[in-house]
Amino acid sequence: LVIFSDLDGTLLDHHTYSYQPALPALDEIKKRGLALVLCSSKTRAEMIPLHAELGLDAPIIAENGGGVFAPEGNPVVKGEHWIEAGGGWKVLEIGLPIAEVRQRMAVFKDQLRLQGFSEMSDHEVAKLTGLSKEQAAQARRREFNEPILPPADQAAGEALVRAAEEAGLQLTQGGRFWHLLGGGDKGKAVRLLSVLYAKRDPDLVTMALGDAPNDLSMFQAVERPVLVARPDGSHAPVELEGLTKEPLAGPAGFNHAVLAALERPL
Ligand code: 2M8
Ligand code: MG
Ligand code: MG
Repeated sequence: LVIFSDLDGTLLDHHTYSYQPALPALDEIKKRGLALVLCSSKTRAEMIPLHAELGLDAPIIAENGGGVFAPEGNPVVKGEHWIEAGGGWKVLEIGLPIAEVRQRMAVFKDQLRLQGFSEMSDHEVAKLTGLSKEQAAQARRREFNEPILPPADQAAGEALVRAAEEAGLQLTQGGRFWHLLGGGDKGKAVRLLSVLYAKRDPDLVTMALGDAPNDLSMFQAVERPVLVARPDGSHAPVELEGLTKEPLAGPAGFNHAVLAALERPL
């Protein structure tokens, strides 16, 4: 079993960013030697410290699938597509570099009054998200994907969808922000890693946990998709055949769904 998990609103609490309620499941994953692949809108600057804190050795999917990072020496790292990323990590770049994404955005940004992380200070991002100023600085260190404030109404949203399409950019929605990126999504990155894992274990079963519309492509890429509840107990508008709607929210939902999956034979 390989488990792909979103962070914000899934393994991490939407408000406090704590994974504490998921500790029993995290212990069980470690005990069984299963791979847990973090798959998030977050940057590598945010994810690598968490990866270390959780004692993981699996690759990570950063910035909505813009890039897959893996520790050097991890068995998935093979071939010339993996390039040096520094700090003992390799990267497989799926999306366009953030400079190109921002250049394409520049064409429609002012007209649509978009506000992205590049125009915000660390302080503003911290205020909007509840992250500390240091964490907000890490969140602003983008390499592939630009988070923007959600459009004010449906018409503005539709205009943004059209503009992104014309610019050849993908648009996806996270828990708080919308995200623009140049190619790639969580699903593409999950499929890619699943193929690499399946080379070593053809009977591999894949599971994914998420909380938001930007998790749909990841859900479509696995055998066991789980949508955890939002803090108010409702579920994000995500529909897919075979999707389990976990009644508990965030990390408590992660804990419950993973432990339940491990109890059943694979
Ligand atoms: C952004 O991502 C979340 C994920 O769902 C969102 O869109 O609400 C990202 O920019 C990430 O880097 C940041 O840590 C997070 C903070 O809430 O917001
Ligand atoms: Mg999320
Ligand atoms: Mg996310």
